[in-house]
Amino acid sequence: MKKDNTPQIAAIHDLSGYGRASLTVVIPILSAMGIQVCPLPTAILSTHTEYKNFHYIDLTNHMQPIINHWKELNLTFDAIYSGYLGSAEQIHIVKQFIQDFKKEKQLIIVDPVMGDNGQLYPGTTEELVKEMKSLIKDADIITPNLTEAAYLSGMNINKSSSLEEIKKCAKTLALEGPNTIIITSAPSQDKDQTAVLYYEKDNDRFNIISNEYIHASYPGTGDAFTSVLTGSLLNGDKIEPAINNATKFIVDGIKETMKKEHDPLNGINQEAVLPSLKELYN
Ligand code: PXL
Repeated sequence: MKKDNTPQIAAIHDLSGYGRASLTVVIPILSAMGIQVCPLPTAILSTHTEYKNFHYIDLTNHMQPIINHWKELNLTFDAIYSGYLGSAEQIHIVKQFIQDFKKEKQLIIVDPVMGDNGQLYPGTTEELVKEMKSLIKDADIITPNLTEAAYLSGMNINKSSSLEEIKKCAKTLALEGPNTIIITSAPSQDKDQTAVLYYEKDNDRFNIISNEYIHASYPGTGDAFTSVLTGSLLNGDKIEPAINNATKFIVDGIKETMKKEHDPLNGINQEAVLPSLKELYN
């Protein structure tokens, strides 16, 4: 199939209708950054799972037929990016998808969405954690928060852990396969700062990027972080500027959100800050 030079990314996430998470965050961000998003939806939800009584339409049985059609069309992707996955079975399908669509100079990003603040999300089972541990082996980059890093490594790290312990955790995860481990929400000595710690296995290098901490938390910010990061890398940025772009998008988005009365479960006001992403590469 003929391709123009717009980078193409397969985005394996759910579609949550309300609440600014998953594909409703991934698509506009990457699109604003000049990337064609090809969603492989895992589920349709009325809202993300933090709203009560959400309606959930499982698409597990439709994933393979979608993949089969993509294979018939000989589609290729410059990147494969997975996020929230609803079951161990879906993770298995994603692993196979990565094997089938593997090619040279491709970026595989796995955001191992499983929990936050020391706890797994409702519906994230031990079996899912076990499969996720297997999926990260195939990734180039993973972006766990502190809770997810703890579950993936089996190490007991949390907000009170020392920097040395968190570094050890990142290195342990890199030994499993991925070259770049980006731990978001790493603790900082200064309570008005938050840190992103990353480790690159190919040059055995750690770095910590501290940023202003805003005492508020919104759903979907992890999806926004990894989407901006991915968009930056696909535009040729190195890891540090890509992390800075991602962090800035979220900090600016939270500030915009807090300017007006809002529903904190409805995520950040990304519409106010998306134009800034368009300007980055124009
Ligand atoms: O933002 C991560 C995410 C994605 N998809 C669904 C979620 C969540 C986090 O709660 O519930 C359905």
